[in-house]
Amino acid sequence: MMRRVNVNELVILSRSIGGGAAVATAADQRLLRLALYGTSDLKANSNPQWLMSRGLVDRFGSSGPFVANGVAGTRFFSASATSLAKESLRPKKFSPQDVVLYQYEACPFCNKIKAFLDYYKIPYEVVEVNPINKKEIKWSDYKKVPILKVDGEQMVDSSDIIDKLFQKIHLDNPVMDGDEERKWRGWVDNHLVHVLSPNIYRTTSESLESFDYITTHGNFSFTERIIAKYAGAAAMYFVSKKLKKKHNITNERAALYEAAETWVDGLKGRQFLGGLNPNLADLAVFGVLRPIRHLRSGRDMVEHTRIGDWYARMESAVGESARIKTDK
Ligand SMILES: N[C@@H](CCC(=O)N[C@@H](CS)C(=O)NCC(=O)O)C(=O)O
Repeated sequence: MMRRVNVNELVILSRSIGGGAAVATAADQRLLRLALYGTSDLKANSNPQWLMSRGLVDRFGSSGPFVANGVAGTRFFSASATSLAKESLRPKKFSPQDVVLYQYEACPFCNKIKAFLDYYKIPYEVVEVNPINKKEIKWSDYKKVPILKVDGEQMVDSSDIIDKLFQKIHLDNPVMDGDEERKWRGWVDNHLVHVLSPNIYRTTSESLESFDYITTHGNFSFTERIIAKYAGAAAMYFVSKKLKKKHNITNERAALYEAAETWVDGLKGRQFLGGLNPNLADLAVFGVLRPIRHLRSGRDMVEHTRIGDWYARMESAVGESARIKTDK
């Protein structure tokens, strides 16, 4: 369930941005978070956020224009121990009844979880957390998202959550990721996610494009939608410049293309990093890229790098979303 944006807060937001001041105060950051359904947390030891609405994934995610490409000529490697074989996609022993993801729609860490749950066909509900008061997760001592509740058990931290779920699914063979897979999962959390915000809010028009999707698919009245779109786009345009600096990115598109090429090089000709089937690193990269795929930055990335074939294979392998659409 998405919260309604308070128009007054957005007006304040747009004023604070209108002055052209860099986002510096805690109040500014909180307002930006509000506008964006995600955080633009610039504090040390925190992760910058980029923002995307559920609508993008709904609209393009698993039913996008891709058709899985043929892989003729691809050099096949045998699947690694953690390659997620098709037969395990509907876990028989692990069939939780009640899976709830507390998230920000745009949070890349949350999107990793969704890619995993979608791939394994584990039905889940989503609770959109209010980034300002976080009232939906008041019950928890953990103050970040994602939080996953599995039949009442709380799980936190995206990588830990995925490890735990993986072990539950593969009870018979709970071999965790090898060095290569672990390395790439770390690369996603420590590098790839930081390249995204500067790209999707790179120019005012790209920022508007991002917010057009966000506000079109969010829970806004007509007036709120207009205000949120322009205030949010302006806000994130400025925030993204700050994030760019923080992560020493000089040319954001070059950084995105480089990341995509680095990933394709890492595949070493395999269909997936996991070999014939995706592994946890494939799912992590796919999860964080999925919401941007049909934005200008994602289109550019596919056009200017070799990542498109792998992405199409992932889209086909992950399939339809397992999300249950309710107002929980
Ligand atoms: N290492 C954590 C990072 C989670 C994280 O930083 N989440 C952000 C949202 S994407 C968050 O909740 N930040 C704190 C806040 O919004 O107050 C994970 O992988 O789950």
